[in-house]
Amino acid sequence: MRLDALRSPADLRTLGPEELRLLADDLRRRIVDTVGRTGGHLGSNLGAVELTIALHRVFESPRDAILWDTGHQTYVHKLLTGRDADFDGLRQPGGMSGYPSRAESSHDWIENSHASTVLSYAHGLATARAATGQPGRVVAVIGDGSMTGGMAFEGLNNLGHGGHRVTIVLNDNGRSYAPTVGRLSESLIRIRSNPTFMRRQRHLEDLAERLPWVGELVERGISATKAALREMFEPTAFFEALGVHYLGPFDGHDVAEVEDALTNAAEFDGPVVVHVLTQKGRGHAPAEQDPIKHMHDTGGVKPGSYTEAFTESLVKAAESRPEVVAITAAMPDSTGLLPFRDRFPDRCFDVGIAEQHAVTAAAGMAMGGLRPVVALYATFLSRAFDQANLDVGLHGLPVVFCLDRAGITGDDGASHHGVMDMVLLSKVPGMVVLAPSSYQELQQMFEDALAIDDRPVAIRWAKTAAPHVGWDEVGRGLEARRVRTGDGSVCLLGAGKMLAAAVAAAEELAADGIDATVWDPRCVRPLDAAMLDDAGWHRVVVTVEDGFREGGFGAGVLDALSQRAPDVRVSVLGVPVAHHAHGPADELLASFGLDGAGVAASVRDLLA
Ligand SMILES: Cc1ncc(C[n+]2csc(CCOP(=O)(O)OP(=O)(O)O)c2C)c(N)n1
Repeated sequence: MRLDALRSPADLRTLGPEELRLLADDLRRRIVDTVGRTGGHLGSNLGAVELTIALHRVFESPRDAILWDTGHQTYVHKLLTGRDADFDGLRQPGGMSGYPSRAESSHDWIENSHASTVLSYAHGLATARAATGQPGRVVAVIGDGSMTGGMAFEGLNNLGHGGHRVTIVLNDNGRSYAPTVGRLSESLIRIRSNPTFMRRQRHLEDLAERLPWVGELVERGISATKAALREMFEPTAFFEALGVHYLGPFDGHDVAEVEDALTNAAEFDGPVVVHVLTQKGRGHAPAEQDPIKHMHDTGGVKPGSYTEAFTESLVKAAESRPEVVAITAAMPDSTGLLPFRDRFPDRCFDVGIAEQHAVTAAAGMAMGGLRPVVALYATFLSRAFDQANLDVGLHGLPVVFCLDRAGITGDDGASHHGVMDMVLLSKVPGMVVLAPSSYQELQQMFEDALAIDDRPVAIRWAKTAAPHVGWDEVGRGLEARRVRTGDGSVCLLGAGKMLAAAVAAAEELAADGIDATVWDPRCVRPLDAAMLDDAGWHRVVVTVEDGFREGGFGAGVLDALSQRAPDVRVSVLGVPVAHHAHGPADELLASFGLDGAGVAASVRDLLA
């Protein structure tokens, strides 16, 4: 049976080894072809083909809940659960999500994409099933990268304590985006690379299989010899010490081997880890060979992008300031840190997928006299809000947060839009929040941020290409910059990338005889008094931002003007507070009225 003949995961159980091999080939071809057109996470999915087949042969989804951590590796799961026909629309407007989606299928339990959550969901679901007597097993699939996140350790600890029957599949390919870092992953690597262990392990298992009392022994952790062997390797001891039984490692590209392991594990009365070794990009030479370019949807750093402006500024600052260090949460490539790491390997810290730890570690570094630059995607900073507020903010520590992918990000959907950073960070007392509108502006802001040594600064920018401007069109410090002087009727304030929409609106309005003033606020927090005074002289003030319209930049302007100039009409334009699906960023922004035409239309409505 080939992929197009497959009607449900149950059909998989009728297939023999050769048919399974052909099916795996079909799946890989389908994924390579589609992702070539749509973009997406290629390597992770190619590495999970056999594992996903085995999972669906052993477990009866959706009665047995298969939960995927992060969810970026679920293309095979989608294809095996009746979504082959829709797969062409992967990540396309109105089409299939790049992550599990409850609206798409009853086989998808979690709407995710932020890592390291699955063990907590699994504990919760298993607790509920035990409490209510519902049938069905709970299976949690988590990568070695996602295992580095604090929540994963919290979940594991609680699973061991709770003792519910949960099968945890540790999908270990040795990589996160970059190679996974951390003590546990080093131990996992030692296991992967120790042929003696692997050989003995296999031998013992062969032996065990031939013995009649094997089932019972498997349940108890098999033989003393094997247990002793395992003690040499920390992961076993690590999991077992937490009360979670460990089985493995197994070849994650051998369907039969993984099936056996999963079947054995499912019999175990308590939480059990099945450690499978897989290869990212498996079966597609370019993805196997180029670890960064083909393995993830990172896209690399585009020439002329805001990210590139940051990279340049960081390297330049680091040359003259030895105290400048950079921290990444497992994303050195897509946050633009690779050139810095190449130049200053001892000053670049990859802490794993651990944003909370990254921020508090930055606080510690700043206390010790370093100048840490924390490079994160805006969406992932939400995780570390408490740490930014108290561990950094309360101490007035000079940590520079560099937030990439701020605003509407596009193809990755609800969990990836950076729409909360201005809302959250503007509530941290003392925090400076900057939003550059051009390549050069970002460079200036980075320099200015390093000059502030008594409080944290955040600089947030969009994924897009950055406008390039002359140095005469760049502001300074925390000052706003007037871009256009109008006749006093309308004042437009466009934060960061949205300055372009404000300028476009002003040009459109000029054709109607409405002469608008435009400001580039630059500093979202604190707001520049000169800008507020000038805005207050206008009849109508319109703010434009690509974050949530409630509680962000515009809300701050509205509040300030309500005190300074109570008669002025203020309209706040921003992203409606909702979980917005994926789609091209500019189309989504236009649909919220956040392009030149939309802003101009709002102004006309206000003046009418
Ligand atoms: C909280 C959080 N930070 C960063 C990311 C970005 N991210 C997506 S996938 C990934 C790597 C995941 O590695 P792993 O769990 O080993 O899965 P693999 O892709 O190797 O199968 C990262 C860092 C994320 N999804 N969530």
